[in-house]
Amino acid sequence: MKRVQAVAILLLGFLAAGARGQDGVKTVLLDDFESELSGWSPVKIEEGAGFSVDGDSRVAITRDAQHVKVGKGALVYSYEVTPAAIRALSIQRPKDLTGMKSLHFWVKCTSATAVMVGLNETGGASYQTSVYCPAGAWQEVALNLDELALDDPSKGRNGALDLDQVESFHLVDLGGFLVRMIPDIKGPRLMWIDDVTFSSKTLPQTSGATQSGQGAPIYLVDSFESPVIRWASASFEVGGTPRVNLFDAPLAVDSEAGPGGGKRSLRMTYARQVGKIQGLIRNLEKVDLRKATGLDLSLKTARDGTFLVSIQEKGGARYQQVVELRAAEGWKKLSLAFTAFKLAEDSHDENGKLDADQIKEISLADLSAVLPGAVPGVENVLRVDDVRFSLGK
Ligand SMILES: [Ca+2]
Ligand SMILES: [Ca+2]
Repeated sequence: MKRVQAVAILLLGFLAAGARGQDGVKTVLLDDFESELSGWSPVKIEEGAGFSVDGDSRVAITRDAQHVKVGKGALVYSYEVTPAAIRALSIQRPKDLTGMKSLHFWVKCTSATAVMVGLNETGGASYQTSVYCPAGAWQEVALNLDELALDDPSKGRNGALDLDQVESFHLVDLGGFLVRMIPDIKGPRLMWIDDVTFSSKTLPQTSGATQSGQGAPIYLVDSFESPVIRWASASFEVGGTPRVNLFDAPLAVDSEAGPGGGKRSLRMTYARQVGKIQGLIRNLEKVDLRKATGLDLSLKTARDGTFLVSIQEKGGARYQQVVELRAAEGWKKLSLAFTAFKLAEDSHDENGKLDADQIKEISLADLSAVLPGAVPGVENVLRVDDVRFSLGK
């Protein structure tokens, strides 16, 4: 009997690993959650205690159709966002991903957040990226494996993910990190995932070092041509007690393209509340931007307004440029040289100069609701496309 089971498991493994579609695309299924729960476990990292199994969180298969994206089953992970521990959903399942180019899955969260997606190699090097997860709606995640960034450069043997040595896959609600700064976000959460698949098909490149249409070297921050969202919405309330809110404005990639071509752009929908600055942030901490000399992007607003484009250094210094946008202008292409950015008044920098090798994040903010004459509660839609750094020698 044992022997039969072993053969059946081997056969299943073989089928899962060798599926080849009619179009010649090869796929490797990590899990579709159609059978029993296998290999997935909740883990946690506590300060001083290190890495351990997380006995407070639960992982199960759900067959509840409203929480299944593909087929008849999905995985549900129940956990709590607390400052006490960083919690992760993890699977240790060595996979030979030779020939695979992209990763695809679906994720749904009870509260809007960012989810870190990571693949670990034997030996511990972790390749990761973080993606936006809206509240209560399935988000498609589709990533080229070469768009994942090495977490700790001292660990990767060759700076690239070794596809024949992938040992584990994990998802982390970044709320577990953010709750230390924003205690309000603590509380119980559910995360559903479905259909975690690798494919030999390359997706359109939406991020990474590449060339412009004219052949100039650029670092593409985002073209939004895939469903994955690497940006986070955030707002800052200046009146009374200053307050920061994260993921409070819904983000979506939809089929309205910017002037640079392509088929899609990013949309943020929000109300202009007097005293509140609504923004969009893209983390670039793991990106090598040493050669960057300027930032190009396309913006479109449904209502006239005053916007701020900011670049923040790892040490905290913020460099900014104010941009006036008119709804009637439609898409506006901006080409902003680093030399035109000014240090923010409430910011400090020891050398007083925007250092490309120190770039941590970029952000866009709508200042209209904190300026004189602001009209309360006006709905706006801000669109973003073709965000890129021009690179020098
Ligand atoms: Ca499924
Ligand atoms: Ca686009």
